[in-house]
Amino acid sequence: ATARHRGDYQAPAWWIDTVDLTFDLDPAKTRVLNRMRVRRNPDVPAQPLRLDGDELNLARVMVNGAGTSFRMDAGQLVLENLPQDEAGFDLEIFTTCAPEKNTALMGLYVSQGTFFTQCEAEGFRRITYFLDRPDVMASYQVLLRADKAAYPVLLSNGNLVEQGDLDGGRHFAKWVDPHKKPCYLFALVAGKLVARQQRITSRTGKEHLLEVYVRPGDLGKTEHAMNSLMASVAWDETRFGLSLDLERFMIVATSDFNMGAMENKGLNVFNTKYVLASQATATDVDFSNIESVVGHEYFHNWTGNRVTCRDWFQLSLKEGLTVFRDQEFSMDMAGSASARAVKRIEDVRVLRTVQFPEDAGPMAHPVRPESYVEINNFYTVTIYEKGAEVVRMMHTLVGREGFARGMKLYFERHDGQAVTCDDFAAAIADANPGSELATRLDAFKRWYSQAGTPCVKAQGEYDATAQTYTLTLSQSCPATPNQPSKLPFVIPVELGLLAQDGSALPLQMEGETAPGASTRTVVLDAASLTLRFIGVASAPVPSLLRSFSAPVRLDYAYTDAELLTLLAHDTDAFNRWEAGQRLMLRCAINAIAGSADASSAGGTLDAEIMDADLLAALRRTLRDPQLDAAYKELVLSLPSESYLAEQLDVVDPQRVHAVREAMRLQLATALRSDWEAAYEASHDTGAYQPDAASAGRRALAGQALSMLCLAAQHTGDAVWPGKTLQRFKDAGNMTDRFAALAALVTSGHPHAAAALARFHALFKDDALVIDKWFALQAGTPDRGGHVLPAVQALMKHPDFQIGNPNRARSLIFSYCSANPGAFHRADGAGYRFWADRVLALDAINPQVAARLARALDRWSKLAEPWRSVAHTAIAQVAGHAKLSKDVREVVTRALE
Ligand code: BAL
Ligand code: ZN
Repeated sequence: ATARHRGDYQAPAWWIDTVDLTFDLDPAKTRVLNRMRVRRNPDVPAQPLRLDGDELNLARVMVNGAGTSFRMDAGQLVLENLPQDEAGFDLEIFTTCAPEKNTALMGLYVSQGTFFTQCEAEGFRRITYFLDRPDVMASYQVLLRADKAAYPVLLSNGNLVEQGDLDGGRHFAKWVDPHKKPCYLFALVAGKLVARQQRITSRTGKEHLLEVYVRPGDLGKTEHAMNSLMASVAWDETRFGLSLDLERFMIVATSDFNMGAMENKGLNVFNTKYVLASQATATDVDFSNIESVVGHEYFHNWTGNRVTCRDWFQLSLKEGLTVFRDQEFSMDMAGSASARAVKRIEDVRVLRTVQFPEDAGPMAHPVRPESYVEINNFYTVTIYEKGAEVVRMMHTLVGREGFARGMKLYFERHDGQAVTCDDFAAAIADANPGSELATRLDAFKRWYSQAGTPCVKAQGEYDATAQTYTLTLSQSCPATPNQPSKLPFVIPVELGLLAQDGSALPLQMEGETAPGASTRTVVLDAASLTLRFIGVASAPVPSLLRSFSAPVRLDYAYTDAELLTLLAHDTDAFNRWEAGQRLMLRCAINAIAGSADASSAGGTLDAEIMDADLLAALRRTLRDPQLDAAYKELVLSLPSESYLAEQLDVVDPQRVHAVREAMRLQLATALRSDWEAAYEASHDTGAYQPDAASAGRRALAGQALSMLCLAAQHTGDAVWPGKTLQRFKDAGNMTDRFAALAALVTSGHPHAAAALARFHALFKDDALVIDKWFALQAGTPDRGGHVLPAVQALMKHPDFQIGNPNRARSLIFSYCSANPGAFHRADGAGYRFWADRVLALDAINPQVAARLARALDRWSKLAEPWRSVAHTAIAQVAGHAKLSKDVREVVTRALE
């Protein structure tokens, strides 16, 4: 498979202005008649028309109503000697495809008797021959015909203009999309569905129909999705002045979906996981994810659909920006400053535990990649989450109002166009002349072109005589594939200084006449920057990179005392949390490097890893009546095994696991009475509401139960496991029920088996809950290697279906990608399991297989024997004769 390069972009030689599609839907053989109006692009030299196609049976090609000659070349349908005039010509292509055989879930497929499509990035070519690239935007009309009894609901993009019955029990629906769109935003759905409907009037006074389509029986679980959609519509109007541009906006849920959801124009297709919720079946995290994903897809209507990407190298143009928008939406919905901080911490935790490793591994790529073999491999945390951080830094540099001005200019300039990341950055900068962004735009854009996580090193020097504090910030960035050296990034660093007693110091820099606010943002845009603060009465504690103002690693040699001061007093909630994380991380790393005995076979380690001062500080946090429960839960959560591993040059995954487990136990036993108090104070949240404050209390209660069960395992106490089992049985909502179940399972309590069986029996008909059941067992802390045999047994469970992505993720990914202590077995059995599953999945669904293939990205950091065994497993996959280009690209890069 050959790589595509960003620099090779050429405008299309032909335009497709209109598309008239007729589908005769049949699972075994669907007929697709595609009538297009095509014309030459006069701006580029004449070339043959090359249409993309994949897995299609071609029956007929006609130009202006007459048969024509064509040839096939590398899967493309090539037409020569076409009319070159401005008016263009009619091109008619008739193909068939077999949706029921489509297990890759790209293009047109069948899920539980319903037809769905997924076209991003390059799935439309599996429906018909087309110029399958996002810069070709056309007007679509779609005629759907199908058996009426089997497929009573027929949907496509835009407005329903006609429907009626046909002979032979069939019926039809005709849809016209009033907006031009790239083909990746095309969608159709046909099946037995029911809809929750809601009419709304937007700020412009226009009426809209919102609909959420699900299978009959699921209608009772659509209220939250509909509420989230209404909130999204209102938020985009208020925050960005962007209104819904459609009479009708539909969401349809399917159980078989590769991604979370898809923003097809007016017809979003969603994974059921991000639509269906009831208090009995969905956790608070599910409720919050639904709000965020519904928002994300809705916000794409402007950032992605009205203005789309010129080519797939620009993917972050729409994804980074839309993630930024959904993060802001969630924060605004959460309400309080503390709830906003909680959301920020959660987002940063994802970035640091998933994106930082990606940026340091074989798949590292810039936010705007230079090349790819398979674009599906580039729907990554770098494109999405780091891309969102890049947008957030622009927001920081121009301010909230300035950013809104920039967005307005972006739409004034580019509405209806397919553009680039450069166009976006230019609009934000041009709307803010003289801003910190505009004055260094070219350097700022290195965030788009350079991969790798920069490191900001900070050094402080206090001069007691002069009462000055000199802070030097310097930056570096490790080499990444094909990028051995980097130019300086533009890094906004929000900072403040605390006095030793923890009070915030007003900041006054040399040359300033009076002290100012106690927090400010400086811009590090060179190799180093020196700042001198004056009027500093005693040696301060610097609070750096507040709110995580840039996606960098911060290296500052804090003393434990300084970190304890920040943990107790910092006014910046993010850095307060971060101080606790740094203290825990430091203890963990010392223990990992130290000589305390830990069996490499996954045994336990009895050492006291956290010192008394840290435990006392954590106890104070847990007991602090001023702090929100959600925030306490985050402060009291240990850094993950993957995050710990990333801090090490060479990783013994069993030692990391043993140390972290020992820390968990220490936290559980040393703070036992505090956990009891926390549980008592937070476990009753009254009538279920998924709001941030009550969700926070449930999260803390769940954490407390988990700790109390762990402590009980150690002491032999039967009271808390008994209470936990009772809570599991009595719970009025899934959050409490699942937290209790997880507490029993993760502590390895004998009650766990019966509770798991009861849970399965209660929810056997609810696929999303059964996914949780699989995921919990596959993700539980390993005790003497018990998890892999359990996973292997679960693979044989009648509910396990490898072809369903949610189910595959719930069992296989939960083990391989989210349970390092169980996966990284010294005997290599985890890796062999991984290799076999990658190959099995690749034959079914390459996109899902390639995701799983990423589980061993960081193999070269592993200590022996893991390193060699992992290498062998990757080589085994790479050596397989029939690999998709998706998996081939991942394993090839891993071995380079
Ligand atoms: N565009 C793919 C799914 C999403 O990011 O919304
Ligand atoms: Zn998106």
